[in-house]
Amino acid sequence: MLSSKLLTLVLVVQPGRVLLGMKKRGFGAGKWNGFGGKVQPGETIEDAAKRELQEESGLTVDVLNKIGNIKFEFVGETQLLDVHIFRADSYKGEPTESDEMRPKWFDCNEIPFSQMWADDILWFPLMLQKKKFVGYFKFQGHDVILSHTLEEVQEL
Ligand code: 8OG
Repeated sequence: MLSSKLLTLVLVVQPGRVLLGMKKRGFGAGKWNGFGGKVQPGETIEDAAKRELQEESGLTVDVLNKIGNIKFEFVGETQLLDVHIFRADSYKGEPTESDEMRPKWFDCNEIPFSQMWADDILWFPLMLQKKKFVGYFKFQGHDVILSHTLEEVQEL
């Protein structure tokens, strides 16, 4: 039986562009990604998403829209990553580099998928169209997807 770890991920989107951060250390280092991390005990998933966004990018948001849920299995590991994905269309503050992330805006037509998690190219188009989705990805190591499911849903 696999246990699971709750994680958040926030994509800040403005017309025609999306804010990503270069992960500087730890899990996923060297990849561009949204901002997020582990949900702490006693914290709601949404509060954790706002906190991690603030800690890693310097931005605060009032409204986060739930947009996706993807579970990741890594062959040989007993813990599933249960990632709750949010989209923010407005924010306060200026993107600021943190110990973990170096933020940068990307044109929606120039998203650097070759330097991102391999699954992202499959669900970013849904996220950018404000479509909701659920998925399951089974990874071998950090680069190879062995199998996956991904479907659009009406509600999360
Ligand atoms: O706290 P830590 O930085 O380890 O949290 C991991 C972050 O990475 C968290 O925001 C969730 C996110 N994440 C995964 N897997 C994937 C993935 O396949 N694609 C993307 N875009 N983000 C992921 O854990």
